[in-house]
Amino acid sequence: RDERMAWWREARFGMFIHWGVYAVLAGEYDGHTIGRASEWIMNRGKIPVAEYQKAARRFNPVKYDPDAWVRMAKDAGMKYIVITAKHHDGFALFHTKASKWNIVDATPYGKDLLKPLAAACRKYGLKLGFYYSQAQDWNNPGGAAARKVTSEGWANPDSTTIDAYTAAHNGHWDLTQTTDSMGDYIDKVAVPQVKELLTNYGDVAVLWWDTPTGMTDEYAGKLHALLAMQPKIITNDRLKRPDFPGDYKTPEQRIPNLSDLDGKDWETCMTMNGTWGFKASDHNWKSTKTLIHNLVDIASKGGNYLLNVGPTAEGEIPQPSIDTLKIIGAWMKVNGEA
Ligand code: JFZ
Repeated sequence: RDERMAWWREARFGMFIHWGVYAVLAGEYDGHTIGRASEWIMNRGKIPVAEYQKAARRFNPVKYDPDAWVRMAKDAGMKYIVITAKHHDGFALFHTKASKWNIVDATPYGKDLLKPLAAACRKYGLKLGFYYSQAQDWNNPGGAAARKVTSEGWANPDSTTIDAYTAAHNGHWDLTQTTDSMGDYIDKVAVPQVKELLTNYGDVAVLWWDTPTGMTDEYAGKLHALLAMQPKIITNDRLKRPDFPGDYKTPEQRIPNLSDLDGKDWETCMTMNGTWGFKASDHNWKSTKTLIHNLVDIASKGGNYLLNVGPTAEGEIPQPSIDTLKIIGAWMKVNGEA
């Protein structure tokens, strides 16, 4: 395990990319700005599956330049990239045979977005990891949706803030989502898609699971077993708690105090403004000074910093993020150990 973790322990700094159909809506639905993180807009806005899927017809990232993205990360001093291969909306940024709800079959763009990113990472020597929402999936039948803890034991430790409407509807707001069981979803969608991700993109450095809503030991075991396809892969701690601790912990949007650290490896992921996915109305950017301060604080405590960008539906990283990464890069040239 120490051998597998070696590159990650030295990396210190990585780029998180939240990208998907939610970037088309950019935080707006039906004339309203929907609160909080834009990648949750389908859930928070109670957008019916059929309605949300129409937005994919406007997902056409013709300005996508993975070579430039990877250079941007590298110039900022980042050593790895983790991208949302599939977020909670179930949309795959890659070509998958397990569901039509993917970039090739559901959008005018029609090309796998992860293949050229993997190639660019190889070219510039950055590691590539995939975020995969293994449990929550609001489009593919049987996928989970966040729900509150109930007497039956449905626990969702990551998303306790889900609203009363969704909780009252057993985590769902649109009946078309429940035509399969979660077991069916795991077998028909999650397992085949993770297999594809671990087969078709060369070396995969990280599998970044998220929000284990409704996960059982059986489901988690099926997914965990697939990791053998990439012997050097490492994973975070969000597959299913507490039985699948993974290789490192993931405090979110916060930096632990020294006294809270227990010797385990950890990575803080953080947004540059107030949302992971692109949101047109969010101009609340953290200052470069704050971000550099965070990086130093995290590195000095032995952690990694996974700093997020949320590209637009056209395929552009927002200019404030580009500007900030440039300044961080200049600082790193002087102060980072390359
Ligand atoms: C999850 C996602 O729901 C969110 O959209 C984003 O992808 C983020 C990186 O991960 O949100 C979480 C997960 C965990 C916590 C909070 C939000 N947590 O542990 O406090």
